[in-house]
Amino acid sequence: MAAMTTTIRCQVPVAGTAAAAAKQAAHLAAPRCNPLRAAAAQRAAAPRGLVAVQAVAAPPAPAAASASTPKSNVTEDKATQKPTAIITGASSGLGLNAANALAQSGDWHVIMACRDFAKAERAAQKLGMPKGSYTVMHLDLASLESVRQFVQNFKNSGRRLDALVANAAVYLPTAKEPTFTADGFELSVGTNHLGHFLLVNLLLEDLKNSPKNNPAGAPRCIIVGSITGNTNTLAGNVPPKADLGDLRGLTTGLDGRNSSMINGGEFDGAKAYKDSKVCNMLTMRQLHQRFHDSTGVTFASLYPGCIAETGLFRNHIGLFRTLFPPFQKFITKGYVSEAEAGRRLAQVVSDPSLNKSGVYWSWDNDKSSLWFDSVDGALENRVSEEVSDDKKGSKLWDVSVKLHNPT
Ligand code: LMG
Ligand code: NDP
Ligand code: PMR
Repeated sequence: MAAMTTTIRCQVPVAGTAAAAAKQAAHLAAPRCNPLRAAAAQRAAAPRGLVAVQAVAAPPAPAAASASTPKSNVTEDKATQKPTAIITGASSGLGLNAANALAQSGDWHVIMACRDFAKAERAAQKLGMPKGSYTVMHLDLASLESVRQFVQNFKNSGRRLDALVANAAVYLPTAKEPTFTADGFELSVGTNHLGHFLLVNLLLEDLKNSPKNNPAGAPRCIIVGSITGNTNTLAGNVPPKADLGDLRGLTTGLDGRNSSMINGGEFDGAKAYKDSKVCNMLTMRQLHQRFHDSTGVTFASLYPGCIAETGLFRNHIGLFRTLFPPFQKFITKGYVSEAEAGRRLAQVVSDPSLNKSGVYWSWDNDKSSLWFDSVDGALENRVSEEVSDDKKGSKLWDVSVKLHNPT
C-alpha cells in the first residue's frame, strides 16, 4: 500500500464489494496531477498520497498528526459517541438549516464542513445551535487538496461517521467566461460534482464502519439534487437545459482548453450548474448500485423545494433576486423557506422510515400529490431520462475517477 503515490495507474474498480470501495478510495487518495501544476503536485505528491492511503487502509495513527492534522480530540469509544453527520456548505441556506435541525434535535453531532470558518461559526451562533452540538471544519471543495486534507483531519479527530451530506454548491448564471478550481476544472462542476465525488469516495469506508446505532438505523450518504436538473419537469425545461451529452468535455478535462462544459459545448454558467446537479443525482445512483449491498450504506438524493432566498442566487442580477421569491411563492407555488427545507434535509438524514436506498426524495408543497409512495410527507420521485441512464452514470463515474487520478 505504501508504494501508492500519484504514479499509480487508475483502475476501474470492481463494482459491488466493500473491498472495491476501499480500493477506489485508495486510488482517489492520490492527488490529481494537473499538467499546469505538475511541479507543485510532484513536490507534494508522495507524502500526501501516503498519508491518505494509510488513512483509508487502516485506522489513523495519532503519531502522524501535525499542526494541520490535529490529534484525535475525541477519545470516547465510537459506539458510545453521539452519531455524527458531516454537512458540506453548512454556512448558509439549506446546509446551515439542516445542521441546525439535526443539532437542535439533540441526537446528532454536526460537522459543518465549510470554506469560511468565521461565517459558519457566526451563522451557527445566530441560529442558537447549542455549544458542543457542532464542530466547524475547513473544507474548500474547489481544491482537491483541501478535500483530502479535510478527510485526514476528520479521520484524525477520532469521530465516528453516520451521515455524509454533499450539499455545498455554486451557481454562476451571469458569468460570461468560465472560472476554474485550483485543479483546473470549471468551477460549478468542479465544486458541486468533482469535489464531492472525491469526498464521498474517501469517506465511504468510515460510513461503512459506522456503529449503526444512530436514529436513522443505518449510515446514510445524501447528495443534494434538484428539479432543474430533471428535464421531466417544467422547471427542468427552462432554458438552458441540463444535458451531459456524451461527456466529451469532461473526458478532456473540463479545463477550458477543449471545453469547460461536460457536453463539450460553449460555456454557460446556468447550464453548468444544472449539469452538475445531474452529476450529483447520477453519482448517488451509482453509489447505490455499486456499494449499497456491500456496505449497508443508504444512498439518497433530494429536491427540497425552491428555497428562493438562499445565497445560491447571490451572483444573479438584482431584478431576478427581487422577483424570484414572489414568483415561486405565488405563481409556481414551489417556494419553501430555508427553515422548512432544512427540516426536510434533516428528515432524509435521520428519519428511520426514509431508509430506502437509491431514492430521489421530494415533497409536495400543496399536498395535492402528482407523485406516489408517500412516506411521512416525503415522496419517492421520478428522475428524468438522463438521470436514470445508468450507462451514462457508469461512464460519468469512470471519467470522474480518471480526472482525480490521471494516468
Ligand atoms: C436564463 O433565462 C438566464 O438567462 C440565466 O441567467 C439563468 O438564470 C437561466 O435557467 C436559469 O435562465 C431563462 C429565461 C428564458 O427565463 C426568464 O427568466 C425570463 C423570464 C420570462 C418571463 C416569462 C413570463 C412568466 C410570467 C411570470 C412573471 C412573474 C415574475 C417573473 C419572475 C422571473 C423569475 C423567474 O426563459 C424562457 O425562455 C421563457 C420560457 C421558459 C418556459 C419553459 C417552459 C417549457 C415547457 C416545456 C414543457 C415541458 C414539458 C415537461 C412536462 C413535465 C410534466 C411533469
Ligand atoms: P447557499 O449559497 O445558501 O449555500 C451553498 C453553500 O455551499 C454555502 O455554505 C457555501 O459557502 C458553500 N460552498 C460554495 N462553494 C464552496 C466550496 N468551494 N467549498 C465549500 N463550500 C462551498 O445555497 P443553497 O443553500 O440554496 O444550496 C444548497 C444546496 O441546495 C445546493 O446543492 C443546491 O444545488 C441545492 N438546491 C437549492 C435550491 C434552491 O432553491 N436554493 C433548490 C434545489 C437544490 P459560503 O457560505 O462560504 O459561500
Ligand atoms: Mg424556475 C413550475 C415550477 C417551477 C419550479 C418548481 C422552479 C424551481 N421553477 C419553475 C418554473 C419556472 N422557472 C418558469 C416557468 C420559469 C420561466 C419564467 C422559471 C425561470 C427560472 C430561472 C430564470 N427558474 C429558475 C431560474 C434560475 O436562475 C434558477 C435556476 O435555474 O438555477 C439553476 C431557477 C429555479 N427554478 C426552480 C428552482 C428550484 C430554481 C433554483 C435552481 C436550483 O437549485 O435548481
